[in-house]
Amino acid sequence: MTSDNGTARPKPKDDRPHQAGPSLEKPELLVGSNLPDWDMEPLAEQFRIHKLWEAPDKAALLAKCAGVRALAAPGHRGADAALMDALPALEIIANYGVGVDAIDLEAARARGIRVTNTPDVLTDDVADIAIALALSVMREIPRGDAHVRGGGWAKGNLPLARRFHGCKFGIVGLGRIGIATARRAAAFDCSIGYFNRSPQPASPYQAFPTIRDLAAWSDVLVVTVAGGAGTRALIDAAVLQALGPRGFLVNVSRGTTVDEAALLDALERQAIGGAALDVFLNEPHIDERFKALPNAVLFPHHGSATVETRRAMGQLMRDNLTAHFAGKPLLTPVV
Ligand code: 8YV
Repeated sequence: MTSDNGTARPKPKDDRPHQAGPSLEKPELLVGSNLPDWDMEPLAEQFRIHKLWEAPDKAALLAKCAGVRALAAPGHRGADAALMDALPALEIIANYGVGVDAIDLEAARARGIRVTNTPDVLTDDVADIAIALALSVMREIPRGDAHVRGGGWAKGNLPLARRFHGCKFGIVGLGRIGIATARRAAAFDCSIGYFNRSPQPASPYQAFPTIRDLAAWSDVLVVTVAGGAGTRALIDAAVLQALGPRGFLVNVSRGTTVDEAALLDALERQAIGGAALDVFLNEPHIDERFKALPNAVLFPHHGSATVETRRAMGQLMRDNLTAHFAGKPLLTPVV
């Protein structure tokens, strides 16, 4: 068996022959999360669907999934090796999201399971949210909203906020989302600095040798790196200290990229100016301490959550599944 690029890959653990020639049997698909109708309806035409998120007893459902050949993985919640083991006929994991840090890629490789994701189609929405969160925390938009709704306005004005345009805008991770965010910040006349693991000599922005140096320079530090073991707790107590009481943190990557205990401590002590977060550890059951912090803007992992982008993500996920079952090259393969 060869992959799209012609390299040999291990045979699937289950070597029952794939359906050859025309068959009336629809292949079986396990869907991990509640997808919109505009995805579920076409999927149901193409596949026999098992709904993992609805099953009161997941083990009982998985026991009926021996014939499942494809998994529509739930974005940032992914698929671990135990789930792959429970699906002995699994051939492909089509992830509903760009980040594949929650998919055990080694386990997939070892079992000959293909993995796809949804890059590019969500880049601009996530970059929009990065800017929106920076504006929200620096201009204190949620606090202003609460002030008006709560009747505080008639009693007095809010304290002054901080200017966003023209600020020093630091980006951790100059990938697709980092670059799209930088382009937006440039339109706000921000000076742009970045830290990236590999040098980007063609980039017009100022490179910093360490995240700490970047944080010390930045008015707002925006984290856009991919999640996973290699980026765990990149933003640690030392980075937050360098950011300092006038600096703001924005995270649109993964909760894992920030040392959350250090962040909570820094916010509680007002050792940084504030934070605006789209991502957390243990979503959606985030640390309760966040909710008491007036200097934090909290957003429910909704960076890609627009109708337009979710339609495009669903389409790309389905196109990868269709390509796989038609024996065609995958559109956006990861493994
Ligand atoms: C989620 C994301 O996947 O693309 C990613 O990596 O984090 C998001 O777009 C989305 O919330 C679907 O679960």
